[in-house]
Amino acid sequence: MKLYYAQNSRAVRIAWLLEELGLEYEIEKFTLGERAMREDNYKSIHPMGRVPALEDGDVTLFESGAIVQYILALHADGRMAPEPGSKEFSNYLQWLHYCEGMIMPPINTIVVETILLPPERRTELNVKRATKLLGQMLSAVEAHMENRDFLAGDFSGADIMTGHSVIVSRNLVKADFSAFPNLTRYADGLLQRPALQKAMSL
Ligand SMILES: N[C@@H](CCC(=O)N[C@@H](CS)C(=O)NCC(=O)O)C(=O)O
Repeated sequence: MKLYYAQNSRAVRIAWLLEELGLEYEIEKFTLGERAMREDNYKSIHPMGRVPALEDGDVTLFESGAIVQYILALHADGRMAPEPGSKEFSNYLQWLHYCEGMIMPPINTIVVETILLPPERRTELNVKRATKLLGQMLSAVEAHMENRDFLAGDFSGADIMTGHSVIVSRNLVKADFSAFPNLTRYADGLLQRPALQKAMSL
């Protein structure tokens, strides 16, 4: 397998998963925003020139949640994903998809409005709205994490996805975690995992 990766991006999720599973992989590294990501060469792998992308033989995927599901279905021997029909399966699907569906959209807005746009094009109201929305999205994860170590039973692909977005909420966009003791404990625990530490520093 070959992973197209950049530090401080969603590609960390895939490297984290591959490291947790102990799978061998090749890696092509970019710096976020660099020109090579927009060139035709790479656009033949990821049409929008983004990361992550994964190649596995003649298969190419370019959506992080789909890549996590693909690797777990084909290369994990049943690890890190509850069986369909098991008690935690619905939680697994819920939190695997909640990340890109609900948490990342307000994070994207905050990043665009506070980092990517030049100051004269930023709109404070957009940041205010997105910050409020992000807090609401995280509240649902906080409630779910009461008396739990992980989102769906044992550590799973759901933690790779939504766990990563919880960490990004706190560490990159500085969401207010003062009312989120469960998420604070959860994020701190995930950051202790050697596989995540390695994935963040490739
Ligand atoms: N929904 C996609 C989002 C991919 C995405 O937007 N990646 C960002 C990094 S986190 C990117 O490559 N941005 C670079 C750019 O837009 O130039 C996924 O989860 O894979």
